[in-house]
Amino acid sequence: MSEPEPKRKGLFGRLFGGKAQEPEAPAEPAGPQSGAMEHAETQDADTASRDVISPPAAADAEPPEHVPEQITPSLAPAESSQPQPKTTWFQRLKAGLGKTSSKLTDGITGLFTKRKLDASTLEELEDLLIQSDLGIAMASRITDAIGKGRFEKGISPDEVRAILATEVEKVLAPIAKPLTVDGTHRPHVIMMVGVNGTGKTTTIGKLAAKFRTEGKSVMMAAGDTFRAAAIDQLKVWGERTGTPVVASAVGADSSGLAFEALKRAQAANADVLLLDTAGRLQNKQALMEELEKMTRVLKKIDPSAPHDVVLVLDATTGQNALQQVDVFGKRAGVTGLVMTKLDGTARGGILVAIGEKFKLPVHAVGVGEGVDDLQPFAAADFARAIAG
Ligand SMILES: Nc1nc2c(ncn2[C@@H]2O[C@H](COP(=O)(O)OP(=O)(O)OP(=O)(O)O)[C@@H](O)[C@H]2O)c(=O)[nH]1
Ligand SMILES: [Mg+2]
Repeated sequence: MSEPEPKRKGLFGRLFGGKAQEPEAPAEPAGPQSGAMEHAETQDADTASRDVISPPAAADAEPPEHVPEQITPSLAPAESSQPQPKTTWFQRLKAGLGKTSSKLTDGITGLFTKRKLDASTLEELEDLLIQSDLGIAMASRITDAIGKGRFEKGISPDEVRAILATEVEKVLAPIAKPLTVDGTHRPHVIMMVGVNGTGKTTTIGKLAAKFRTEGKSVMMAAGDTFRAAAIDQLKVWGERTGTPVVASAVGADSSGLAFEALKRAQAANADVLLLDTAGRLQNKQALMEELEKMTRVLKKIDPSAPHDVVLVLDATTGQNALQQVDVFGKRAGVTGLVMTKLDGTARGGILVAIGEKFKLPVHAVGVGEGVDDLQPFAAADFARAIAG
């Protein structure tokens, strides 16, 4: 499997019934405005009447004259409305990675029980590691570590798993870096990017709650201007976390919205601005250009912005995630990663391959749909969960 699985009906789906279920990919617009009109036609009348503002001017020109709506929720404490999870996040991570780890554990047990270590066993192990998405470089590094000084001797499956965990941790530990906002930039602009349905908007909601808990002032910007449901989804997270949301009408230019949101966040002296973007496939040129334009427009106000460009990856995606990191990295200047859905039927091995190849910081992992289901990335736990 190399493409993301179809979206499951999550929290937002449950809240909004059928409306939240969007097609896998938005139609690629010929240009921002024409694409916007296409999407505008599909919005429901209810939403349209709530968000009526004029679309912003072309974002590369002068600052837009429109006045995006800003929803300022009552300053309710950022709290989870989710039922308390019965399992710890590590149990969920372990269950999510169960598919990868049981394949590895079973394979290792089959290969190393009552057998001497020889070239063909190591070759079979290497195949097993590659099939588990760990990548060729990583697979040969692990087999080298296991083979070293042990040829023609026995090695137990447990020892193999321990070496596997150590080698995976070695790659992941240096890149496990929390997303930090240190006050150097006001606001610290965090832009979320990624393909459709990976969990960008949900992760923004979770991050807003985290920063609010730390006592920071946070703003959100509904940069996914294509879909009414996307704007509403962010507003729901705004309500839940007590975070103001800057939003435009459906179909407005996303760069104009980004520009205006940064202006407002500056005026409000916010600590953090979380900028949502529409999901896009990395091979859609016009949509990738739109991301570049958003970045350029932000730089007109603050040349150092965006301060983080976080690529959100869906852990149920296999090899295609490597290409996502490559293309979004080049086009959108990705500075770090979040991997979501590690609580499902994850293919976590791919994160090891990505870590080995790109060495980008991994900030956090998503282990559920709730507001508290974002955890800092812990390399040792992840390695243990994978190695079984
Ligand atoms: N199980 C699980 N579900 C998640 C996680 N993160 C997000 N989801 C769900 O995944 C679905 C898509 O999440 P969104 O946040 O809408 O994804 P998105 O990247 O913003 O999607 P687009 O804007 O359509 O590109 C929703 O049903 C979320 O509840 C996670 O860590 N675990
Ligand atoms: Mg979204």
